[in-house]
Amino acid sequence: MFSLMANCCSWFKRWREPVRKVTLVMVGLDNAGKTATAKGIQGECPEDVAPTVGFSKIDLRQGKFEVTIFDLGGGKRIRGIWKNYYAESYGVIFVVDSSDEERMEETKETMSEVLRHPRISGKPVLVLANKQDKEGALGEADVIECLSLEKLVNEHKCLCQIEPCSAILGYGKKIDKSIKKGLYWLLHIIARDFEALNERIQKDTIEQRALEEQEKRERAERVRKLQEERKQKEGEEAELDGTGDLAELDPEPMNPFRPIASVIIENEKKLEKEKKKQTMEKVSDDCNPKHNTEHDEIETQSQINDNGQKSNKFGLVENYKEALTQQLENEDDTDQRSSESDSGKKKTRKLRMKRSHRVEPVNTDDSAPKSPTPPPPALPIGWGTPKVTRLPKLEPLGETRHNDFYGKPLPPLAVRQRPNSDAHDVIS
Ligand code: G3D
Ligand code: MG
Repeated sequence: MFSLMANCCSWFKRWREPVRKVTLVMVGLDNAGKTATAKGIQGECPEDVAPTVGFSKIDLRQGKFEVTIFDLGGGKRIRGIWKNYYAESYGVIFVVDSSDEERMEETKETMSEVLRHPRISGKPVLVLANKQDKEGALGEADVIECLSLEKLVNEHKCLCQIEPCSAILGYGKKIDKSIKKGLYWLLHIIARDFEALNERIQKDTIEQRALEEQEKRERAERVRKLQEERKQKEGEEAELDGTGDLAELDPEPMNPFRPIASVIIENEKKLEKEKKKQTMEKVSDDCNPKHNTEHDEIETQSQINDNGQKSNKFGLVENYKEALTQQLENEDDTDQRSSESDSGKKKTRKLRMKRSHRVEPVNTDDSAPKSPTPPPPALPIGWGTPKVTRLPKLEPLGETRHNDFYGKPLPPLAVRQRPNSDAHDVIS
């Protein structure tokens, strides 16, 4: 009766205990039998295993424990990732291939490195001396000796249990009893020091996460810098090639299948731009007599030079004025002298002009003096030049230019002359 009561109490006590989540890390050299062991514990056939890439994880329920085992890849290059799992691990399962004597030294070094790590030292370690079914496999004592296990665990204050086993003997409930025993021992030690272990793990995990965040930020910063450098380099290369300017000028390639309306608008804009450009050029030419190409202005300019005047800007204006006045006076003199002969020649000149399809100026009345010399030059605006009325020069009819729909100049109109007639033109 008394024992029944005691059993009930202990059951009740265990029922009231909270479920404890425990994480274990399973390490060891590659080909030691880690994945086979993990699969056997989980209840899967351990024989068809593939080499572990990175890590695999198994979850199992053991009494009041929810156990997570990280089966980490054991290749030399991947061992560096083990330390990322140390902080959250309550204990270590170290698997040794007892049949591989040649790699015992490597196994010893690897184990030493694991136990030396500050996030592992002091935590319980289960050593599984695996592949005992194989001929010539080292026994428990030999493995302890080869690995200098006693020394190692004492040095790093790790509670240790070694179990000689074979992962492929069975799985699930039929799993090798040594593996089962070793797992019980590990969980028992963890349960015994759970509070202290838990506190340490919480603290270590926070630190580890902060470190990971820091590394992540640093990595992102490195990537950002690299990208910036690459962009800058590409920009410099583009500038050297000259493609950068082209890209600026024409960021989008022209679509050859654009709607006709957009083409028309573009052409109109181009025309407007050209007109503006021409106007600007004309204005600048007007403001700069040096660049005026008209014959009479060049003449005036040569007169100025002949007079031996200085060619600075303001002196030039004055000279220009003087030359013009002088020219006008000369014209008046010449006109007076030739007024008589003009009246006689007037009829002949009119006839000649008519024949050469030219029109007489509108305001030339008979009383006004006629000048045989060309009209005075067009003077720059705002220079206080005397007013000279000049009519636009009419172009011969045959040379009139027209623009097409897109603003391109059309070929001149053909003038067909009647045979034996110079007075009438027929425009076709
Ligand atoms: P690892 O995860 O530590 O790298 P694996 O090792 O679990 O992948 O096992 C590697 C090889 O060892 C596998 O064989 C596996 O079947 C075998 N093995 C694992 N445990 C034992 C054992 O106890 N006895 C024997 N004889 N073999 C075992 P393959 O041929 O698949 O490479
Ligand atoms: Mg594996």
